[in-house]
Amino acid sequence: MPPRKYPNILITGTPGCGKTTTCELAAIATGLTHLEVGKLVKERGLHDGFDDEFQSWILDEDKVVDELEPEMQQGGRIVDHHGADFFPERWFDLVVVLRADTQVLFGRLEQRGYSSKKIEENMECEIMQVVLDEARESYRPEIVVELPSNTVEDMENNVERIESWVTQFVQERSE
Ligand code: DAT
Repeated sequence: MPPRKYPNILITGTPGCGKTTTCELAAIATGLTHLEVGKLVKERGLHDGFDDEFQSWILDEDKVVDELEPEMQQGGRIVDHHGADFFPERWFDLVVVLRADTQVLFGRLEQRGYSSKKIEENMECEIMQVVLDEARESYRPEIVVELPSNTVEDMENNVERIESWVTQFVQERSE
């Protein structure tokens, strides 16, 4: 991939940890484009049908990668997804894994109206740090950062941190 002027960032974590909210704010702060994978899967048909048991679309990894490739090559994308194990490593300059405490996450998932089975699965995923491990296995350790996302203050700090990081990236590339 040719060097890009604007970075690509992956923001990941267990559902309910604050990815979409953080991505929306980070996109406003940085001018980068937010790509919410779950939404694109549905809107652009990047799936293999609907899973009745899990009440969600069955994501087709190849279709997602093929669809996003041209945009990722351009750079300047913030990808929002609850997994980190199938995107090409070369896509990202920074990988942010958001983390939430068990009680906080429980409240958010309950508020979302998730079934107790779905809440339990997601809680276990967070406790076992599944997404963090995926990110560490898939990307160079120096580009992976784990950030707490329990409070509004955490979120503001995270957005500020992402903004400063983007500014530095762009500055270094323009020198
Ligand atoms: P995700 O995209 O990871 O599923 P979200 O951004 O939709 O999560 O957030 C789920 C809910 O929790 C939403 O109502 C906003 C709230 N929330 C997320 N992160 C938060 C934080 N750090 N402080 C306070 N509320 C937060």
